[in-house]
Amino acid sequence: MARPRGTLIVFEGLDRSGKSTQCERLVSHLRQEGHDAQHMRFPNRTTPIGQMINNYLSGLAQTEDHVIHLLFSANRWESAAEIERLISEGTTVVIDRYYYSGMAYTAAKGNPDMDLNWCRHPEVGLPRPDLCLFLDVSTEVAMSRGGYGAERYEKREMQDRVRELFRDMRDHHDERSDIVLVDANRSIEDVAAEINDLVGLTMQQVAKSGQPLRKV
Ligand code: NYM
Ligand code: MG
Repeated sequence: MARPRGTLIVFEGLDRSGKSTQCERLVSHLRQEGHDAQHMRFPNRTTPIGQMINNYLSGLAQTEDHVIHLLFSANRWESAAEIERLISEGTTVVIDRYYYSGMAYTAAKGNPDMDLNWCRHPEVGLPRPDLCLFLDVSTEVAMSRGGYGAERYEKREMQDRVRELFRDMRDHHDERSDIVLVDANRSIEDVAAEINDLVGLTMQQVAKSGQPLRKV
């Protein structure tokens, strides 16, 4: 019998919500359980497009709003075939930020021509996650974790707008059926335990249903 496909898991949330920590813990946990698991993150700053994004985020470059949106999307498209390959080989792929961030951060700029619907278009056709874990953290807790850094977008006003747009996405958009809210105001261990359960259930469902990897 062919090996079942891997599961595509995404972590989303505001800056300082604990995504990177939880991604690493989940990958170790899955490997301990005997699964093949691979960690990825977006933006992937190692490619030429990723370097352009890094220059923009660090303030070294000014990039027009549509252009940077499309670069973030292109940065996902340049990894799409690899994600599909890993999943088809039976590896579970755990991604730190994906197109949900792409939609929310651009729409948060408030340009009326770039609402969530516009922002979604370049993402259509990407591998669609089986589960998107949204780590929900209050601004107070985020600030208490060392506050925001010096990168573009890491300001309270912007984070508040991003939070609202993520909420819109969870309530009204095609994304809503894939997103599960996780209370990330708790300890690392408590959050990790809930995540392990949620991911375990999704992996069982994927294995049982035989449902192929979908597309956005
Ligand atoms: N970001 C991330 C976007 O604006 N669009 C995207 O498509 C993605 C994936 O990049 N503040 C923003 C959100 C973050 C910033 O991400 C850098 P990180 O995870 O802090 O390296
Ligand atoms: Mg950050």
